Amino acid sequence: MRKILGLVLAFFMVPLALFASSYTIELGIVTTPHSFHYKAAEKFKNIVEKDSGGDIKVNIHHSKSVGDETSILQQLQLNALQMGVITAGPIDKFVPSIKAIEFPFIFDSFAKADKILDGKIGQNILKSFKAANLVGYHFLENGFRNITNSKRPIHSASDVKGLKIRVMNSQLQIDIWKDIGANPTPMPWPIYTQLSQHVIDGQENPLAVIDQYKLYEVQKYLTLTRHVYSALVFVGSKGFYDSLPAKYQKLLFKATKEASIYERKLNRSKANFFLNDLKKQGMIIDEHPDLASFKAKVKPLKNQFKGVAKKYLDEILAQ
Ligand code: EAX
Repeated sequence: MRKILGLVLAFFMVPLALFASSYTIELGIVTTPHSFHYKAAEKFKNIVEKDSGGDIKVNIHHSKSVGDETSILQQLQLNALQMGVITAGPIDKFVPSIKAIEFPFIFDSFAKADKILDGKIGQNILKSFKAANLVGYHFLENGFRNITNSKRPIHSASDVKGLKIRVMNSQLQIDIWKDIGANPTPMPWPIYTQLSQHVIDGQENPLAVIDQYKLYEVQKYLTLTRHVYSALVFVGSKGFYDSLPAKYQKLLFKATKEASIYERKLNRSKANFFLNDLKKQGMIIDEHPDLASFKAKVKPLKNQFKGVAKKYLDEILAQ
């Protein structure tokens, strides 16, 4: 009897074993399934699971369920997580050279950003992730950042004076808003509650994020500063990457590239939609702020740059 039972079990186990994945990728993001960060992660998951014939499984952990972006990066370094879609801001603590593409007002179009991020400078920045025990697979897009606040209209830099502005966990972002005249407070995403309780007066993010997180409910004023082109990065654990066979290492680069190009297109196709929706939701929007006043305030920040970050920033500014 026991022999028959063993044979029956073996018969069913074999097919199940065929479906067991050899590798599992735990992927972390801080935003919700409505976000473009999530759409990119989902696209990546579909490509990897299909092209590996199910041999690689991807689990997406969204809405900060596995920690904020700094914590996700730390977990990636330990191979406790294997992938993340992370905003460039908080990465500068791990990969200092990325500050070069986070400098204010260096990109005035998506085309200029793509040229740098997908060109020599961007590729060299991604390669330098390895020194932090990470893998920089591909840049994708958060978008041009704009300032919102609940206190008053902002037209010129002087209007920012004294406002408590939440910034990402990045010394550069703190310095930018200090130089503009704000009182910058670094805080991990999301921040709706802190805005609703007036712990902070304002924040800065792309229109998609402002709209998707309904910040129009707690922020009256929006100014289209487009002061920083905010990249996202498909970041991986180097320990996990090194454990993969070459064919799957190639697949991760292929899948992150395709997912990044898909997400940039999706994000850009919705730009007008979000601006129109924010108008409909009643935000008071300054579409033509005095950008020269903001640029004058942040220009001296260049002198803080050293080493490779300075080299890349000089090259970008020379283009
Ligand atoms: O969408 O923390 C931030 O402000 C980042 O822009 C993040 O991607 C939220």
